[in-house]
Amino acid sequence: MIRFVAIAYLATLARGFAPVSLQGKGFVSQVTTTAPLSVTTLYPSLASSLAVVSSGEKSSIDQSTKIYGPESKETPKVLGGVKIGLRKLVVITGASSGLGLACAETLAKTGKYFVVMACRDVEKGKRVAKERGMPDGSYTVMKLELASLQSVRDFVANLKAFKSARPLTHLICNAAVYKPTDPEPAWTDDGFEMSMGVNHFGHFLLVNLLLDDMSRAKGARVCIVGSITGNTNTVGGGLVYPQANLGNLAGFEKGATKPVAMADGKPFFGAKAYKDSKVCNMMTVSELHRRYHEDTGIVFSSMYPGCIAETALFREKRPWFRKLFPVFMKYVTGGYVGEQEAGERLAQVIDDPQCNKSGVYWSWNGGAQTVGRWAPDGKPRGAGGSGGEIFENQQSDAVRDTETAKKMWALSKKAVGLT
Ligand code: NDP
Ligand code: PMR
Repeated sequence: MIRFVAIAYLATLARGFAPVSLQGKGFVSQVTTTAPLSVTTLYPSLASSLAVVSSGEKSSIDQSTKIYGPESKETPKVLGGVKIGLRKLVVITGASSGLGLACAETLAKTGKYFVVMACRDVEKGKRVAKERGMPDGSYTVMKLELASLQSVRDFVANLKAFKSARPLTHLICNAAVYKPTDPEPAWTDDGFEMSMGVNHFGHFLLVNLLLDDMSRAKGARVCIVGSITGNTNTVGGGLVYPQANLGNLAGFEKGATKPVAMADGKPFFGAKAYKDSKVCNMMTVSELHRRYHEDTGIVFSSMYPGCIAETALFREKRPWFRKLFPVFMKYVTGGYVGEQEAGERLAQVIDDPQCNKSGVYWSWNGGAQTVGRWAPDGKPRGAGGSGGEIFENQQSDAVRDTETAKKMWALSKKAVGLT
């Protein structure tokens, strides 16, 4: 109760006492189920893979196991000079930091995946992968600058050359930027406002260019990371100003390029642009599911990992905010999750048989676990709540609005040159 009053009070302050109307079916459980719980486990198959690695047996990564698929008739191959055996092939964008890096580490250390870390800064990607102890031969780093459609096309061509005839089995669209303090918009190479350009348009083109290839793989999955802050049926997204709102997509109709910064065609507002881009991410998943799941068998999903309050996403926020935000999320809202656990959550969406359902927006009940029970090195990770149970979350009415999603899809295709 005290927590609820505190949240309501702070939210009122944050949005300048303006009235708020919550859409959808009430608050999602990140708000309502924050009471301390017992430490929960990751789902068993991923947990056991990590447990093997945590014993220090690097050799437990069996490069010849037919993990890539009993489905695949191909023989184990050396790709780009790397022996990847029959492991599944996963591309993770923005794998050089935060959620993407933690997920890359988790999947690589299971020994079941070969990870293509798609990074704007290749040297950084290589450095952090080494620092995290990702086993040699479990990953490669490739250049992907999402602020350039040409770079996206180049990445797809390089990936195809690297993996030759092998289909890509898994794609995680994770990279993002958040520009809440810029008074003026920054622009991508193609003239999109930076956060919409990187978070949505770059990924939109990437996933569309890879669909055909992925449809040849059995058990293929695509996950585009969403967020609670794009959903107005939550405290984080509904009470905290500004709210995500694509309006009638007047900005997209005008081509979404300079000088048009916002999806709704209104003046630039950095914090809102990020939230709008997350709505586009989640709508893209719904449209991918609606258009392609049945024909291709690809499982499309989105997810909210929890509030990973210490990542570089908040690099432009003031120092005091970066200090207090994790404390607020841990002890007031209970929505906090550490990077490692968030990475394991994203890995779960990719690997867990339970997540083999298309069109779902996954979330976790409860806070973060106190002890990283499935951490590869077996050491406790950070502090926080206490474990989370995966569930199919309900997006806001606005995110589930099919007519707007269809329009967003058509205008995005045009904007990235696919029509
Ligand atoms: P980080 O800033 O730690 O990671 C973002 C990643 O995206 C980095 O690897 C970054 O590269 C990369 N990136 C940024 N711009 C580009 C670009 N132009 N081209 C290619 N890659 C780029 O943030 P998080 O880990 O927090 O965010 C990851 C995802 O999680 C995002 O989709 C975010 O929306 C989502 N999310 C985050 C939450 C949170 O609380 N942090 C909550 C809900 C969702 P580099 O390392 O070079 O900076
Ligand atoms: Mg928010 C249960 C409440 C809750 C949750 C789960 C989040 C998540 N936030 C909540 C509540 C509040 N936030 C309240 C009550 C306030 C007012 C004090 C508040 C404020 C706030 C700010 C200023 N929150 C923020 C910001 C940011 O700059 C972050 C943001 O919007 O980035 C886009 C953010 C976030 N809150 C979250 C999450 C997950 C974020 C970060 C990132 C994201 O959605 O990707």
